[in-house]
Amino acid sequence: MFITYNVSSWPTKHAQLKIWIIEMAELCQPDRIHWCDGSEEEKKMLEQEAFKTGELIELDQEKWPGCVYHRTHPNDVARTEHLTYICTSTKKMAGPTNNWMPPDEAYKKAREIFYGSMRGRTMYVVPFSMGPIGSPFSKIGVQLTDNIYVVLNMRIMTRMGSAVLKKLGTNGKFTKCLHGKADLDEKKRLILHFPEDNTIWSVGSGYGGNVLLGKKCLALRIASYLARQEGWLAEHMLIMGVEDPSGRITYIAGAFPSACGKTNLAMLIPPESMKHKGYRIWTVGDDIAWMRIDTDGRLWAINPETGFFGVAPGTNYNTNRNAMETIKKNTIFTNVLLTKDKNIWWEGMDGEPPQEGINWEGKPWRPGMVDKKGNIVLGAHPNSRFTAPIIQCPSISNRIEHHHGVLIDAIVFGGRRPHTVPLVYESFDWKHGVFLGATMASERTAAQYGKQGEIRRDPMAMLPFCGYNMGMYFQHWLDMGKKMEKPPKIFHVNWFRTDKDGNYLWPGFGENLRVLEWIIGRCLKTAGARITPIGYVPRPEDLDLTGLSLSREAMEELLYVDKEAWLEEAKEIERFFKTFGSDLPMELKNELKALQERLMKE
Ligand code: GTP
Ligand code: SPV
Ligand code: MN
Repeated sequence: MFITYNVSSWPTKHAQLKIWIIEMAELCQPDRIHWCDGSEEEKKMLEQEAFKTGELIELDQEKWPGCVYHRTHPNDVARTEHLTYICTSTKKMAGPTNNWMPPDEAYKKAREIFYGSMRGRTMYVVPFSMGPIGSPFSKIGVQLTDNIYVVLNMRIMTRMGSAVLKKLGTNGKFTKCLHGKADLDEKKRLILHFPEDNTIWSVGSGYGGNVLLGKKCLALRIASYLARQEGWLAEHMLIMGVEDPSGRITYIAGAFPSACGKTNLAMLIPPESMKHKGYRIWTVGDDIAWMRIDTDGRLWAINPETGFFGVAPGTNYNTNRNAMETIKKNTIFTNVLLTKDKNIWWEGMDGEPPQEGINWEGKPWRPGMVDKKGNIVLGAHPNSRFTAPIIQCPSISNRIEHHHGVLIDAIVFGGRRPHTVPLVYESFDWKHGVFLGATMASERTAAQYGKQGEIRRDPMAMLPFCGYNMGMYFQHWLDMGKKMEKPPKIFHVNWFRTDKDGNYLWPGFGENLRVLEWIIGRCLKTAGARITPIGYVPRPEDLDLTGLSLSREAMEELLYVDKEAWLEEAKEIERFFKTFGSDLPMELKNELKALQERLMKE
């Protein structure tokens, strides 16, 4: 079959872009090519088309105006880290924590899967900008995809359409992003990154981070590679402003691994008993931060995205009212429960579960159902998500479009640690803070395939997202600290410490403001702490605990530094550090030694 595309009618004079699209079209052989302009009419047209094929289902428009529903293949409901590769010319550049494939081999393997895979389909051309269009700190990508769901998600998550194409001009730089669902066969699923070619190829998946190529693939993996070369940071971080009673806003960036609370913290609502203090939270971003040193020698951050791709289960008016308000309209729901009357539900949503519905696997569902092994059958997949425009968030910051972004005063690392790690502690300095980030760990969640609950090291929450050798990445962090006049203070938090029965000791969610208040107090030098071998830890009296029903013992346990457990932890860190060989910066080895010495001294 020979298909001609009407190239002269394409809305660009960018020769390289046209040549690349022709090449990719020759490979994938779509019947048609559609250039996305990002308009409202286009959105409607795409939705109508997807309703016809069943790719999308329109929800009850009275209850959920502008909202649609989508289910991905049951074998395709989370990122597949084992099928994600960094394809640099040397294995050393990818480092010990990434899967690596030589570029030639990777292109060849993927070519075979892409070949002819869009026959009978349309290839959509999606020009998008990560960061405000035209800002010197933004990056442009062009994604080719055969999937309407992906186009509509990209439309919410990025600045997308004609304005981006215009900005690209006749020779602007862009990341080449190719995505195809192919036949969704797991054995033919590959998420490939070619940082040296500024190229991403994703095939055989239709799920979130695997296919919304602006997000994890560009804004983290490719961007982290570029950031090292260009002297900035691309991080898996939320960005929030905490306005204190005097009106001053302190901006905090926080790195927690997937499904560990970034979205929730970024939209925090102060608890009742702290209301009188007049704190207010401003949401800048919930997943990705791009940070650079400005002329003032300080660290400034932007959120390159324009939407939330947030975890649905557990989201309700109690835990995250701002998220519930955000997703009331114009939202795409993925892999949640669908009812006959085109309503949706997920575990942990407000109110009673519906009497029946179709669950994330596309099977009939009733509350309390169990499978053959006696396990509860879930309505929504634990990693089911909502895609919603950030502008609909009641707590949205007004600095979202400022290309300067916001000045970061504190960086917070955190993870799910049932034991050992206290509620909060502060590093001694930047270098020690980088050590805290480099050694953080967390229980695995449903956001990625693999054994749930297993504790793994996830440095800076970037283990799945660092586009190059993580040893070099640590060095880059250390170097950034040296370039700053006044680097942010670095903290570590843990909302997930448990008691003997496995119950969370800390109430979390809105109550986390108490910890943020201490963090800000440390930045302003108004809050107290005790010095421990692991860093500065608050005493119970250093935190405002008014109105919190928490026993003195629970509080002490939350802030306890168990030296024996920490010596064990240090041994594990030592083992982890060994995997980096000579790529591990000496400064981090020294930090570990210093920690061990402090632990043994007392
Ligand atoms: P990604 O989008 O995967 O990067 O995740 P995220 O870090 O934004 O995670 P999110 O905020 O969506 O939280 C995921 C899960 O953590 C949800 O089930 C929340 O209910 C739970 N969670 C968030 N904050 C807290 C907290 O303070 N305490 C407890 N116990 N659970 C929390
Ligand atoms: C994560 O897993 O960290 C996410 C969701 O934010 S995804 O975009 O699917 O990677
Ligand atoms: Mn994430």
